[in-house]
Amino acid sequence: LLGRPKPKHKEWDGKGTTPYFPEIILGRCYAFTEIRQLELRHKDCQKIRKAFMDAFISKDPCSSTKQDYQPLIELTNETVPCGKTLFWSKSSELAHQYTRVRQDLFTLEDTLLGYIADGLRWCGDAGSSEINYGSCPERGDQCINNTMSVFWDTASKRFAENACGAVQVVLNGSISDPFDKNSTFGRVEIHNLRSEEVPTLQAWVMHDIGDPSASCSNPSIDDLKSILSNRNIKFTCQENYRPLRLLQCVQYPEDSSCSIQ
Ligand code: C8R
Repeated sequence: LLGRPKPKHKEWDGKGTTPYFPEIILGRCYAFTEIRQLELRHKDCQKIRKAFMDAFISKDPCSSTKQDYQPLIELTNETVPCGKTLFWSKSSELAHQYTRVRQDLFTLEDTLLGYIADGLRWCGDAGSSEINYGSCPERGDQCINNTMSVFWDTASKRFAENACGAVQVVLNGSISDPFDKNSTFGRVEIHNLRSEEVPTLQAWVMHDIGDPSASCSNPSIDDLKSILSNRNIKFTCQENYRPLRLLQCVQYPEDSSCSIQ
């Protein structure tokens, strides 16, 4: 073993860091703060990029911690108005299509921190100060605390902690468990809502067009209901909430569920 050159980067099962990661972070930060949300113009995007890089550079990508992301979390603080927080689980596309139209509502990706990281991959290496563009670890690598999952857990926790007023969640009614205890929503977000601040959680359970099954009666929804009742948060459930259904109907205008009944 002595004398054999160490491989430059470990080979992981997942795809590597998104090309131009540092440039994308910086560009998205400026796009968000200088164009989309001018109230955040005072944010220092160079500092934000550095805090993001420092969270994972020269570190083992399987031993990422919440503390690694703390400086980034603090630099990107932002308030969402009460009653305007939208969560989602296995329904990313529909939820984000909705907030595009309903500009007063916010998913995590409609805030600076979620916006800069959405859809990207990133990791480093304990033995080098380089970004690993070759591969990054995933859960399949026996790597639960990887750079990306710890980031989303940390960001989601802060997002939920800061919510106030009634909150909404878009759930996918076309999968066997619309509420999944192991998802970020089920594992992190509902447990970090502050019951003094959040009186109600409204679930919108959405089916794919053409899927007739019923969902507010799904057993997994009972789990959600009981977690919330233990936390003193009122729960309501609505199937195929009309405004969201109408967005789905853009693709299937001829479906019977899309015409006025
Ligand atoms: N949230 C979690 N994960 C996020 C995310 C986000 O905002 N944005 C992205 N791109 N991701 P899922 P879930 C990535 O299983 O687990 C917050 C991460 O790689 O459909 O319930 C958000 O506030 C992550 O592994 O949903 C939302 O309310 C998958 O997408 C929940 O958590 C998670 O996709 C959604 O997380």
